[in-house]
Amino acid sequence: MAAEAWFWRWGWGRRCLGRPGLPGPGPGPTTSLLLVFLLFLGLVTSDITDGNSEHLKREHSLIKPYQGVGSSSMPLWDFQGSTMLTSQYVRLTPDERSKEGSIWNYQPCFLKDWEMHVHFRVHGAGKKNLHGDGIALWYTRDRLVPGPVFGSKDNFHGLAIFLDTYPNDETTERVFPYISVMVNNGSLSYDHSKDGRWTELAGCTADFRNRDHDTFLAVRYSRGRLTVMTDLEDKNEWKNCIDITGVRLPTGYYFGASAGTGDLSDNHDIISMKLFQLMVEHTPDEENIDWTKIEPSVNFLKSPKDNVDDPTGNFRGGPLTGWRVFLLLLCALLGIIVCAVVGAVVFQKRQERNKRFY
Ligand SMILES: *[C@@H]1O[C@H](CO)[C@@H](O)[C@H](O)[C@H]1NC(C)=O
Ligand SMILES: [Ca+2]
Repeated sequence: MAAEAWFWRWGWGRRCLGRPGLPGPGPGPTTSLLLVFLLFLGLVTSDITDGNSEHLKREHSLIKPYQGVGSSSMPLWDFQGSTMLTSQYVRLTPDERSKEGSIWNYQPCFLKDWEMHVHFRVHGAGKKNLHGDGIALWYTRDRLVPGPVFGSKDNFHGLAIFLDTYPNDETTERVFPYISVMVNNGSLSYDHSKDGRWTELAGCTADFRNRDHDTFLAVRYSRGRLTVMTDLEDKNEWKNCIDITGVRLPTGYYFGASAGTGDLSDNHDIISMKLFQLMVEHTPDEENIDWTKIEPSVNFLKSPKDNVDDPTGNFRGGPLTGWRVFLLLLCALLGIIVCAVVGAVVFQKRQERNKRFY
């Protein structure tokens, strides 16, 4: 368990290097361990990817300076509603009542495994519980349609991650701001008055509002596993928020972000959205499916905790995930060392006995 945690921290922390202004984790004992690991990986299992290599996809990313946003000749992102561009951030809503705005990637995304890093800021003059409503991050079939769900349409097709700052449900025992995820095939409606309680798959409390430093959120989707992490404490460290399996999402949907205010308000800013392609191998069975035809769904028959990569059962026999391979190799290495030590001791004992005989 400890090794798994360590591996994940490394896997996510490494990507922080891509952030401007933030120091990377720096070299340490992990680097040499990693080299040994990669060497073993290359020698023993050349057909297994570690699931951690990645590539930034410029066409699905929103990065300063915001060229290719709105009315340019090569648009990458469209925006709508109260959204306003400055040189430093994209403001989805200002700190004013009854605003809604969104920004949407222009091209559908056909990557099967991806990771989105969002640098965002929610801030305003409102004191405790007098601010709202929050940001939604989207991977959906439809784009640019305004509506009641944090400024975007309800009964959506796809994935939503809600960064909800205001507890509309007064009876809730939850601590806000609260991050939650929802997967929808168009049949479900988001109940704003209950903060989406009945449709959420998982969530966590996250203190991201009115922070003096940069705040980040990462979403990883790979082989049916959906992971949401936050970096809110200015420590350049990802903290686990959501980790569920059995999530099925098609390719060909759009990334977007939206925000809404009601009677209460906040500035909802997006500073960057960076999409990374995860290099993950799929079995021929998986490759033969038309991924654009997949219905968004969640299979809860398996416990979200048992780390099964496959949502459907079709993908069984796929390659081991990175950390499992790592653990296996570590065990093998330890085994070899133990054998060597035992061998040396036995050899020495025998030498001594021989000496005694002569
Ligand atoms: C959509 O989801 C609902 C409930 O989650 C389910 O009952 C329904 O069968 C799904 N429809 C399709 C077309 O998958
Ligand atoms: Ca709410």
